[in-house]
Parts: sequence; C-alpha cells; structure tokens
Amino acid sequence: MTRILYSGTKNASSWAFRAWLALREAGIEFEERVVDIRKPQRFENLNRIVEFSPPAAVPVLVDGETVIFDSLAIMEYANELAGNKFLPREPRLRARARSFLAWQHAGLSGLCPRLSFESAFYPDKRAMTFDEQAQSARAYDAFEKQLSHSGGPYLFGDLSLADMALVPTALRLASHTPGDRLSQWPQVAAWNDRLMARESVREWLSEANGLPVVRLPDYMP
Ligand SMILES: N[C@@H](CCC(=O)N[C@@H](CS)C(=O)NCC(=O)O)C(=O)O
Repeated sequence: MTRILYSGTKNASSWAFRAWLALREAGIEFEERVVDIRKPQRFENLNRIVEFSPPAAVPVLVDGETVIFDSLAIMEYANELAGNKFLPREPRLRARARSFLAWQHAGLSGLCPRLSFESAFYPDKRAMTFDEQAQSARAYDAFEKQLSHSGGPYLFGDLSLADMALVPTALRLASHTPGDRLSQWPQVAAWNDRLMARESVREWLSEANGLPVVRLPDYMP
C-alpha cells in the first residue's frame, strides 16, 4: 500500500477525522498511523512529523512521493480520486458547498476553538455560553436553510465534502444542545442523525468513545 495517513488521537483531532472520513467515504485504501497528540507527548510526536510536513500537524497524507499536509487538501484529493462525486457538479452549487467547507476550515466564526472537539466526549458537559448559543443558532439556521434548499438528505443532496467537514461540529454542537432546543431545527436534527449513523462515522466514534477523555483546562468557566 502506498498511501499513509498520519492521523490523530480519535477523541482529540477533528482535522484528522475530516480527512480520514473523506478517504473512507471515497473508498480509498490507506494505512493509518495514529499520532498521539495528547500532551505532553504531543510535541515530541509532532516533531517527527515536521521532518516531512512543514506545519508539524496532523493529518498528513503521504501518497508515494507526495506529501499532502492539510485536511482540506486531503479531502479535495479524496474527492478527485473518487471522480469528484463529493462536490456538486453545478458551478454555483459547488462554490456554495466550498463556502461551507471554508467556513468550517476557518473555525466556523470562532465557535470551534471555544467549544473544542474534545469536549464532545466529556461525560459532564457545561452549558453553552450565551455567545456560543448565538453562534450555534447562526450555524444551525444556515444548515437548516441549506437542507431546505437542497431537499436533503445532505446539505447538497448527496453526501458532499461540506457534510464531512461538518461532522465534528455537528457532534460537538449536538452534544451541547438540549433536545428541545435542537428541535427548532428539525432538518438539522435529522441530518445529524443521518451523519452519525454512517458506517464511517460510527467506526471512528466507536474508537473515540473508548479512549480516556482529553481534558482541556479552559473548558469549564
Ligand atoms: N489546517 C490544518 C490544521 C491541523 C491541526 O491543527 N491539527 C492539530 C491536531 S487536530 C495539530 O496537529 N496541531 C499541532 C499543533 O498545533 O501543534 C488542517 O486542516 O489539517
């Protein structure tokens, strides 16, 4: 096998999750090497990555001689290998799907750094702050509108890179959103369930759920 994905600790690396998902959903064979990104071993482990990947971060896909060192680049590559089936064919829709991808890649208006991926696995969740609730409502409104526009079952009809990029976010938001609140966005709630039921997502999460939680010091107020 010539493709190696340097992935990350499964309950701590949302970026690796996205790249891994795109490769899996595209049916691409790869060898997975999980880099333990938990502290304190994180820095030593990532220092090994810098020998072949400038950002010293995961994910990295090494495909023969080629090193692809960003989750979005890996997702786009997976899509190309799969005959571009994970982006809409129509240029305006494709641009719109890429807008969701870019929004997520840029941290979803600051929401992701505040509500870390790790926190989705905490048994004791804190309530979202007023600001986090407002930001998450903004994201949910946008997803609901997009699902109405496409008619579902995914944001752009068929499963796309936009859905895959948003899986870790769907997880962290839903896990912090009481069911009665989430019911304000019925199509988002169904989309969440659909995403979480995918075999690829279940495979990653079954491993992630079996790991000791990764506590981040700034989670609790
Ligand atoms: N933009 C990069 C971000 C990758 C990233 O930040 N990965 C984290 C793990 S989830 C990491 O390895 N961070 C190393 C560090 O920040 O020192 C991508 O999309 O691949």
